[in-house]
Amino acid sequence: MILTEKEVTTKEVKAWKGLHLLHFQGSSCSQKVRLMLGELEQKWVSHPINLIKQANSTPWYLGINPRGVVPVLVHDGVVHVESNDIITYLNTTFSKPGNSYFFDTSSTAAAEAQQLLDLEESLHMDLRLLTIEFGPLSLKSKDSIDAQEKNGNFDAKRAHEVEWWREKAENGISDSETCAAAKNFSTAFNKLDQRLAEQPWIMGDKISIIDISWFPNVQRLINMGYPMSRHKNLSAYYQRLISRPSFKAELSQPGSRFGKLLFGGIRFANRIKGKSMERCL
Ligand SMILES: N[C@@H](CCC(=O)N[C@@H](CS)C(=O)NCC(=O)O)C(=O)O
Repeated sequence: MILTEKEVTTKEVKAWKGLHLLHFQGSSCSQKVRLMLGELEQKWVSHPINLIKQANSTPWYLGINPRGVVPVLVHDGVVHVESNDIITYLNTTFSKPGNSYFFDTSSTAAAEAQQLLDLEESLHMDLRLLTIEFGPLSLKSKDSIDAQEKNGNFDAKRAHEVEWWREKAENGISDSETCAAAKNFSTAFNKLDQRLAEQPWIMGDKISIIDISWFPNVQRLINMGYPMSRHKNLSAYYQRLISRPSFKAELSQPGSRFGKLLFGGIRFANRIKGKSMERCL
């Protein structure tokens, strides 16, 4: 999705040439785009946006993406948002003939693939909620929510995000919400697992953007102690993905290695406390 001229008030980005990614190492949506750029062997300029320091709520950043979330891709001065749209755009723009990461758009599989991208997108809040409960993400402070709301121009999507964070800061996360989120992933993973019983990649014989879109979810859930052994085909598929050069490169970044250690420590602590997703399934 391309933002309009009016939405982008931080004018300097319009002069940026080539591919620029505004992203955060620990963000699942940013990871999709880094993986896609790696698969396509594209060079890109990195602009880290530290979500821990709320760098996504500064007037400068909100002038690039008024939604206040990462990732943002700036390609030759044009601002693209929404990770699934960005990877679709990158594939259309940069994949070589015969090496497309998309399914055959003329086939009936196209609608099915779009549904799988939509399903992935629809689980984003569940992923966020589980990362607060089983990972290193924290609820936001009042000051940080106020900055997210007040800085920059009004944006309906950001207002929705602010409402979500405020509600959670006030009421906390209930056990039933946590279990519903874990169950939603379990249902989606069963669906992927069934497809992978017949074929090596979600859409068939070739890796596609659908695999790239789903990967950060599978990885995050594994990191948070989700019992992935319930989905044998998905587990084997995960191993196939992480043995690809672009995935290896992404996972060997210092930030990714640190993230793995951090999740490992939290998983261990949760095990001692008897806190698990398994009880919900
Ligand atoms: N649908 C959006 C979701 C973007 C999103 O929520 N990004 C998260 C990181 S994965 C974020 O920037 N969160 C910052 C915050 O909530 O303050 C996409 O796929 O790009």
